[in-house]
Amino acid sequence: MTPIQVPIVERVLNANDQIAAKNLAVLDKSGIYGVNIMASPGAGKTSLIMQTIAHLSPAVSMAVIEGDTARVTIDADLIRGTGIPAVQVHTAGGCHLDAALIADALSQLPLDRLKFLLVENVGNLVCPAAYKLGTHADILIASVPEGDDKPFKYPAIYRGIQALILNKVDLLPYVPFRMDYFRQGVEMLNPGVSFFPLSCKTGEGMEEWIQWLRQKIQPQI
Ligand SMILES: Nc1nc2c(ncn2[C@@H]2O[C@H](COP(=O)(O)OP(=O)(O)O)[C@@H](O)[C@H]2O)c(=O)[nH]1
Ligand SMILES: [Mg+2]
Repeated sequence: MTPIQVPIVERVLNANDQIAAKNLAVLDKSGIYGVNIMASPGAGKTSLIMQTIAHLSPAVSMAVIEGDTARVTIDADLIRGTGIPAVQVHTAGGCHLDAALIADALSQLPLDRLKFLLVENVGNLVCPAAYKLGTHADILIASVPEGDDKPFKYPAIYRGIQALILNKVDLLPYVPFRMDYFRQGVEMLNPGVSFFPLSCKTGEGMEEWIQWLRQKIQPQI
C-alpha cells in the first residue's frame, strides 16, 4: 500500500501548492497582505481577529475568511458585526482549509478595496500545517491553558510559521506553565521566530503584535 499512497499524497499537496501560488499572486496584484491564523480550538483565533480589527480598522481596509468544519456562521457573524467583510468557508468535516477553498472565498471579496486579509483556519494543530493557503504569513496562536509542551508534541506546525502568539498570558498566575520550557521547544524548532506573548482579554502585549503587522502592511498604508 505505502508505495502507492505516498505519490498520491504528494500529488494532492503539489496541486494545493500550485493553487496557493495563484492565491498569493491574486493578493499581490491587489496589494493585500494576507495572514493565515492557525491554532487549536479555543486558543483565541477569533478573539485575536476582533482585537486586530479594533486596532487597525478603519485606517486599514481589511477582510476576514472564516474556516469552520461545521455548517455554522458564528465567527463570521461576529466579524460582520464590526462592519468588516467576512466570508464563511465550510470544510464539511475537513480538518483544515486548503488553497482551493481560499481561491473561492477570494472571489467573493472586494479585493480592489482591501489592504489586509486575515484567515481563521480550522482549529487543529496537525492538518493545517500541511496545506499552504497562499498567504504571506502563516502564524500560530498557542495559549497558556493548552500547556507548555505543545511545541514538542506538534513540531510541524511550529516549524512552518513566521510568527508565534502566546495568548491568555493573563492566566499565567493560575495555570502551571513553564515559559522557559515552552521557549526552549519553540527555539529548537523555529529559531528566532517572532514571538508575541499577549492577552486578548486584558490587551497586554497587543501593541507589539499590531506593530509587527503594521510593518508588514506598511507599504500599502
Ligand atoms: N482568559 C482569557 N480568555 C481568552 C483570551 N482570549 C480568548 N479567550 C477566551 O477563550 C475562548 C475561546 O476564544 P476564541 O477566540 O473563540 O477561540 P478560537 O476557537 O481559537 O477562535 C473564549 O471564551 C474567549 O473569551 C485571553 O487572552 N484570556
Ligand atoms: Mg474561532
